[in-house]
Parts: sequence; structure tokens; C-alpha cells
Amino acid sequence: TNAQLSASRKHVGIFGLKHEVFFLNLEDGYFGCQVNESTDYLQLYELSKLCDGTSDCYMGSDELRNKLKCTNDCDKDGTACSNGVCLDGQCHCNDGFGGCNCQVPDENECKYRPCDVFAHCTNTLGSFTCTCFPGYQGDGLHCEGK
Ligand SMILES: [Ca+2]
Ligand SMILES: [Ca+2]
Repeated sequence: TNAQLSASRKHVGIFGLKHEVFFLNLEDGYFGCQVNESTDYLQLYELSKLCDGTSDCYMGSDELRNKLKCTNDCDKDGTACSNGVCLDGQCHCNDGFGGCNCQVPDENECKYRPCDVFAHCTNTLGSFTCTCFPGYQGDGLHCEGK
């Protein structure tokens, strides 16, 4: 995120273009953008604020349906993609929801960084898993070099 922010600021500086700071974190269920002319203050929103018909970002980056690949084809078996956003046929959940169409409340334990620093965390319904990085072994909560 920091790299993206500084890249965007650099872009403004070099080319003098109006370019809105906007970033998307599908894994953690949120996006962020600037809400006024200043790039110093960024607001975070849940994913369902994307393509919802209301501009939440200063220049409306959250409503660029084509660029974001917002689609309406996520409803399966009569279940709507309701606690998230439908992007390119896949429902991506707001923080706090899970399941194939985001209908199940689920905590993303990974945001509390429960795994070893040398492990990857994967959020699952009702739980989470930790997997040691290649070259490391252990249960994911504790990893050591091989
Ligand atoms: Ca919006
Ligand atoms: Ca979970």
C-alpha cells in the first residue's frame, strides 16, 4: 500500500496529471481513496461501496465499472452477492463475511497476523490456516528454516 501511494504521488509530480489515489485490497475486503483534493487523507471503505451508484471517492474512482470489472452475474442459486462486490463474475466479500456469495458472517483472523512471520495466512470460513513459506518448515504458527 505504501508503495502504491508513493507511486501515485510521484505520478502527479512528474506529469502534473490529476490522478486519484485509489487502492483495492480484495483479500482483506476493503478499498481506499482520497475524498478531497488532498492525497494526505485517505478513507477506507468496504467493498460493497464499489459500483453502488454513489461516488465515495473524490473523483469517482469507485464507480468506474469497466475499469474495476464490476459485473452483475454473481447471483447463484437465488443467493445474491450482498455483503461484497461482484467483479468479473466473482463475489468478493466485505471484511467480516465469507462463503461463495459472502452470505456467511466470518471474521478474517489474518488481519491480526496470527501466523509466523515466515508463513502465509489464508482466511477460511470459521477459521484460518497458516502455511510456512518455501524453505521453511513447521505448523505455520512456528516456522523454522530447513
Ligand atoms: Ca460507491
Ligand atoms: Ca475466518
